[in-house]
Amino acid sequence: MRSGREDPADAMDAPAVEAALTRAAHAIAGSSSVALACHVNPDGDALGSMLALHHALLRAGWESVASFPTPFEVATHYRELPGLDLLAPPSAFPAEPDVMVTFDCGALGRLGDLEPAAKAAGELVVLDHHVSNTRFGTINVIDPSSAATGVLVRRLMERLALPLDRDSAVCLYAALVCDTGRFQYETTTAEVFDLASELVTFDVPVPRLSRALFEEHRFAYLQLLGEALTRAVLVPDLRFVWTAIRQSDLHRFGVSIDEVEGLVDVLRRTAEAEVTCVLKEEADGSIRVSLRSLGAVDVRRIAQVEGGGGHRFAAGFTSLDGVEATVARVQAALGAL
Ligand SMILES: [Mn+2]
Repeated sequence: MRSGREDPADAMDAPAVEAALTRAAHAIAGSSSVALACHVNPDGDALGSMLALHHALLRAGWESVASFPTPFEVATHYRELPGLDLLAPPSAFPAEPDVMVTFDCGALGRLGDLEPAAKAAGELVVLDHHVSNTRFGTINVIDPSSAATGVLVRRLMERLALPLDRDSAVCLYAALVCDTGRFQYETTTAEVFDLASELVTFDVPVPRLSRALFEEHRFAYLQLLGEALTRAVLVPDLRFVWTAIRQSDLHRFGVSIDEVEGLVDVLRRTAEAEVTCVLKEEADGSIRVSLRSLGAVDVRRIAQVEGGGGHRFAAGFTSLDGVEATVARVQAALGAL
């Protein structure tokens, strides 16, 4: 039974999440081999939640394969997560898994070249906390009140009587710390601190993990950051601040476009701005636009008109019209909201 037609906005209540977790645990317990996958370009929660369950299953004697879609590359700041060497490339992923589990993945399309395996899986368990999740599994454990998918993994491990160990704990800690913005976002509840407290008893290297995940950058990136901040434009009337990174900047500083991912989080510190925008020119000339809001403005509405998506606080889209025309449209949209 595929339940993809359920209304995604129809969020599961706590008993429904409990029931789905129980069904997920039964499915996993009833199979000796499990295939795990997270979304393309995995972040800390996707990788951390998947690897945590992978470690726990392997230790308990399951056959477990863990992978993520092409490009099969992990961003360098996740290097401290234990078990990256245990990940299998998408080509080694079973074509028709008996039981497959996806992590932090809001839609089937986010599984890239692992999508056919998901469609062919005997049972497809979807573990996620995105409210927009399309419920593409046979068992959907979707809990938007969870700060991270890692929180759901911990609950699933309890149901499977899988004990925590250091590797699982470090991975879950990374998931938690990434998706709560280091315990700063609204999702940072007492439950989050309870879980963090349990995890750090397993000798989690908190300072080393924090530096690798959040603090450390190449000197070249910091210099490009300086340039981008110097060039940034503040539009006081709109409470709007923006900057752009062009291919020529990336070449001049020797920085890749993926490395400037965090620039928007620096620029959004601007006290005079409600909305922050970073425009990045891709090698093909298209412009990748990231929008952030403090909450008074719903930036998803701007992104949706442009064919993109996201949520109230963070949204994005791709434009083919160059930096100046694109930022002009964003400002016009902002002024009209
Ligand atoms: Mn997440």
